[in-house]
Amino acid sequence: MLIDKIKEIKAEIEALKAQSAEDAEALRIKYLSRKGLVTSLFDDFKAVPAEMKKELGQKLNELKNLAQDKIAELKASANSSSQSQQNDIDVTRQATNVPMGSRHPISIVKDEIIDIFARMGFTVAEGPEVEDDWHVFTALNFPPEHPARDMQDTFFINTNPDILLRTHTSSVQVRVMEKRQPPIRSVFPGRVFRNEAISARAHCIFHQVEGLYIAKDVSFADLKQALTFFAKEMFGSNVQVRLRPSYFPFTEPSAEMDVSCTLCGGKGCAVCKGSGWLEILGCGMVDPNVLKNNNIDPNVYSGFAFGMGVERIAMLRFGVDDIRLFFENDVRFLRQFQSAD
Ligand code: 2NL
Repeated sequence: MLIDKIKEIKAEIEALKAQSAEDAEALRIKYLSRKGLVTSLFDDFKAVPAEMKKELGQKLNELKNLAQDKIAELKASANSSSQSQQNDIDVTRQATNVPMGSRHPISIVKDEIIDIFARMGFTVAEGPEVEDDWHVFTALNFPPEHPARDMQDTFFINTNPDILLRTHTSSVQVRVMEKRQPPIRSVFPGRVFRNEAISARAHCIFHQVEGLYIAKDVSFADLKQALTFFAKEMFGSNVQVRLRPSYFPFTEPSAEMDVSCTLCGGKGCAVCKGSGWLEILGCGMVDPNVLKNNNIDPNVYSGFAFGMGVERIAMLRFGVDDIRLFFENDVRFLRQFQSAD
């Protein structure tokens, strides 16, 4: 009898249990799918005599609703119990310390140099490390027999005398000048390469920041003003500066800038070798030949240029006495540096 089947299945459904959402789904298929136990009772219902249809129809619908509610409830509680397993993670527990990295002292000082010149309106440009003879030497007024062109001093690629690793970032300045006319006011940071024996004071790879300002009526006074501002921003407003005459193929006149010794204040010590002064950069007025080589009219424009080694500035700033430390990347060394920002 249909009424007995309904009672029997109702009891079964009331007692159902499910461990997981998958179990609950299997029960839904067993009872409520197209061929499920509850669904198939509706086929039996068709044979019920008319006078019993009302009562049995009601009971059958109640059974179907009961099955749907029960199985939905089993699914919900299976899902929430798997969530509660995730909740067993103790979110209040102290996290393990992830050691923070620190910025490399060369990056810190390089960015400080760029920042000081940015405040005077200088932009930043970069260029290739593998260069040709024109951009590194010829355009910059190096005579054909200049020693820097020698295999002893410069790294050449595949013995091709035209392809080499740049020995200064002035090559980037040449690339900027060949693309645009003045005014040009930029700094040029980057790695440079020289075939030198490695020692406490020299390395075959180091970092440079060069600078170039070309416009109408740029004078040596402008050079002195800009580089004095730089030196005082980098080493403190108390430092004294001086310019000494020097020589570079690409500038005329040329000079080197010294600051009063940052260690002894100018009295004389081991770092400044008793002189009271430390050299920080080379500079000069751009040689008219360099302007001409780059299609800039020296009768209309003039400019100053400068170049400094980032390692040298960093050694003076941080009191590091061996340039090799910057390249060894021993974390005990690197951890000691903190940038200002
Ligand atoms: C130094 C000296 C210097 C320059 C670099 C330069 C670049 C152009 C034209 C003229 Cl495109 N000059 N650069 C000028 C003077 C000195 O560097 O001791 N560097 C570490």
